[in-house]
Amino acid sequence: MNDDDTSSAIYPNPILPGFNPDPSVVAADGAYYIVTSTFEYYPGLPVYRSHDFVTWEQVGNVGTRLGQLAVTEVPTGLGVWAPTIRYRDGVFYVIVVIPAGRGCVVFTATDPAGEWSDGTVVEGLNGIDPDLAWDDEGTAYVTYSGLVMSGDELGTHLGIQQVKVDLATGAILEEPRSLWSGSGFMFPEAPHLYHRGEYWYLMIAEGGTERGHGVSIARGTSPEGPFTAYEANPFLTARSTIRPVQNTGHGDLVEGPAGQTLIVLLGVRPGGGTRAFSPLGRETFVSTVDWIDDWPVAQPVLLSEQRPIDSVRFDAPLDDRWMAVRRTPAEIAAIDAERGVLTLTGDGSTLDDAHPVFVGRRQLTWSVTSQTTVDVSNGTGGLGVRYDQQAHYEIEARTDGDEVVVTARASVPSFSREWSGRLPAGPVTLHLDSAAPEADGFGPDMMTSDFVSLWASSGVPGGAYQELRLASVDGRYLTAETAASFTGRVIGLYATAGTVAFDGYDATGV
Ligand code: 6LW
Repeated sequence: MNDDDTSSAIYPNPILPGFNPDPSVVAADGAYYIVTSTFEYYPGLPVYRSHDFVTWEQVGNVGTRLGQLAVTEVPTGLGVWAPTIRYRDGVFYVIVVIPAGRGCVVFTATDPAGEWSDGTVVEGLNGIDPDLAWDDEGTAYVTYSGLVMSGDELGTHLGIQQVKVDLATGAILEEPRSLWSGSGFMFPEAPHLYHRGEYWYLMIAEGGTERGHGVSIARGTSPEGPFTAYEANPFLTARSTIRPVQNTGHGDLVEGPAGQTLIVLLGVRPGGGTRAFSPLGRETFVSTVDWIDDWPVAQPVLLSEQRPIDSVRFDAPLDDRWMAVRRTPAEIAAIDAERGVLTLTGDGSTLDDAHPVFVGRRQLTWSVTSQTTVDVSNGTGGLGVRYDQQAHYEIEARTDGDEVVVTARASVPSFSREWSGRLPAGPVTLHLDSAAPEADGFGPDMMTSDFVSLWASSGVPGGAYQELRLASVDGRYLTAETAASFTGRVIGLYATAGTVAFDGYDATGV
């Protein structure tokens, strides 16, 4: 199939833009549900719903309470990794491994919007990317990637493993068994087991979550194997192609609205002259699969981006899309509905710290203009874009006599730089915009993904309006390829000292 084919572009792609890696999908009750990974953020494991695969709405989160995930002290890079969502007999299940948190946990809910259960730990499962499947007798199989995450064997990869589990207690009922583990590419992971027709299929990702990523499959007549590999493996990969969506892998299959099999999977959109940097991190895409001789034939993952506007007024409780770092948004954010502002009270921590006073939302589009208007008469705070605590750019304000001091800051591993200027006292609007570089032929700017502009304004256009353009920072240091974590960009509001009032938050895709 050539890359110009548009058959899978019937769905907007990415279907879940921005920081939404490791998707898993299930169809139930006439709807589709997807969950994705969230690492150190609360709430964790967003639940997205669609009836047509075109419009997706976040209906809730699995991990809304601290104890469900236990990621309050999790190191950068760990926390809530890849989940699987399944449905059986009226109950939704999400199984996930939380390295440095609770380990392997199974959550249940009758309504995927929540509330979800406290979770049952599958004791002793040492691996990642658990899948959940049942045979006809109702035996529950957990199939997982045997990447050892703790103990003396840390980092050893045992291939794809499987155990029978008692879901009521979390007890593992047997010694882990090794299953087919791919074609020999690195990091066999993200296994999913499906019963389709006369076969059980074991689908996995292999090649690593970077450019070598791909999806491979094998089949057999029992959920325990043995499995016979498909000769066209990896049957879906973008490796070494010029396709706009790269790193495609970590997929999950579902029957789509038109009866066709769909594969929901992660991918990135690298930019720059050598297509090297992906500012939005790993996002969720969809493509179509045809079955030929009972083997899957996948279409390439096509890009058909939308440009959502994310505009929030603070006259109601924060919605499910707000996230905070290793703490819940409710712990730090207060809504003053009468004034229509959100207030954050700083505690001396900054975005360099493990527990910043920061609430944010996923950056949804590559090019974005974002802004908030702040009252800093009683505190210091601002607007920042965060990949993790080592990699973030921000613009903040504080009052100094009859002026407002505005500071832009870029922090990347080992380095930090600041720019400062002044505006008249009063409310200031802080701006953080991201855009691909202006064309400069073969100049140095062409190599990067984007520039992040940090600037401020006071007054209103036409009145005593003033702009303070402080910095335009190369965005490549906040990308999937350069950051220490598996996350994506989150743009948010923060305070470092005193109480700061934020009047709205707007992020417009351009
Ligand atoms: C995820 C695994 C992966 O569990 O990254 O390398 C992990 N690939 O499938 C975190 O997203």
